[in-house]
Amino acid sequence: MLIKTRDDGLAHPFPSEITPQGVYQDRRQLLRLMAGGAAGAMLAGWAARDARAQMPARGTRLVGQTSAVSGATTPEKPTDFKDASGYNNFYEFGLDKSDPARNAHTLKTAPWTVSIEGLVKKPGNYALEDLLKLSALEERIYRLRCVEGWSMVIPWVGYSLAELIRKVEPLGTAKYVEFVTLADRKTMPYVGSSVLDWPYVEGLRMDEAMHPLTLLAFGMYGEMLPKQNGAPLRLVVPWKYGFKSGKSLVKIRFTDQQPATAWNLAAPREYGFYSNVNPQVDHPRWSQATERRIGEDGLFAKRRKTLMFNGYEAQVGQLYAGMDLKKYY
Ligand SMILES: Nc1nc2c(c(=O)[nH]1)N[C@H]1C(S)=C(S)[C@@H](COP(=O)(O)O)O[C@H]1N2
Ligand SMILES: [Mo]
Repeated sequence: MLIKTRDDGLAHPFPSEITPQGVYQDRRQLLRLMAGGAAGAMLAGWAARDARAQMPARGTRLVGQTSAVSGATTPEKPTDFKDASGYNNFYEFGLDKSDPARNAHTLKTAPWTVSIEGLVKKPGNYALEDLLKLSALEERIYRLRCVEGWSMVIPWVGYSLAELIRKVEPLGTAKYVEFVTLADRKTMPYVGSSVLDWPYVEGLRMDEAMHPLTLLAFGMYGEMLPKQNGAPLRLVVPWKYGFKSGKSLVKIRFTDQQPATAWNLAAPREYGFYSNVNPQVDHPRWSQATERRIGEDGLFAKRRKTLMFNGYEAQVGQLYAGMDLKKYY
């Protein structure tokens, strides 16, 4: 795992400084360099210096190795960084897609700890710095499909949530994992509003949480996560509708009961616990058969066909063998 700070003297520009596509190509070059080992010694030096530093600051680059997990990298062109960080759902900061980018600057991401609780052998408060070092960071290019009918392709940086789960040793009685996200009225203007019960809570069945595609993400486009995308750490579950991927996590709780989740509580007939992307199971108020890819909004841009499990059926289909997906939506 490697963290580098902004003053590292590296010639690569940052997403905020150049065109998003250019950034992305730069990132690929950096990853190739690392794979070739040429940068190894230099990077080790940076890592050592960072060990002295406190939390990775804004603008910190996260460098991840390319993932070997099956399905971890779609060959589709990543969405422009500008769209991925400017068109968001993060209701704690407002309901319009442009609100989080405008309002999330108040989020205080350091110091940050994640409380691990419930049916687990090693509960406790885990500092973000330690979570960052827990396993090798990987780059994963995932499709993200929002339940409202749009999608993006985002290069995340993180590691499989399974790595963390194995380290904290859940008990045999743990059947589900609950994810609780920050709800701070002082810094999040919509916490307390009546749209949802706060905090925003999500959950997964244990086998879903342990699936190698389920990502604990700290960064995207080679940097620490922008606040509007869920800094300093979030979940990304690519075969489920985007709302299953909680942002700014503060608690992970192992339980024997299916967690009560925020959207399921708010509108149980519209948002089920599973919420697997499924073009054959419509939302009660709209079809889920097609989607609009953000960034392709031209007059003639065609809607795309939504893929079963968002295109990850080969990897995750077995988790739901024999289940009625209309019933368990
Ligand atoms: N805490 C929290 N997490 C959240 C949300 C939210 O409102 N609050 N919105 C969800 C929804 S509906 C989607 S589509 C994704 C959007 O992630 P992105 O903005 O990084 O694309 O975040 C999810 N995680
Ligand atoms: Mo969403």
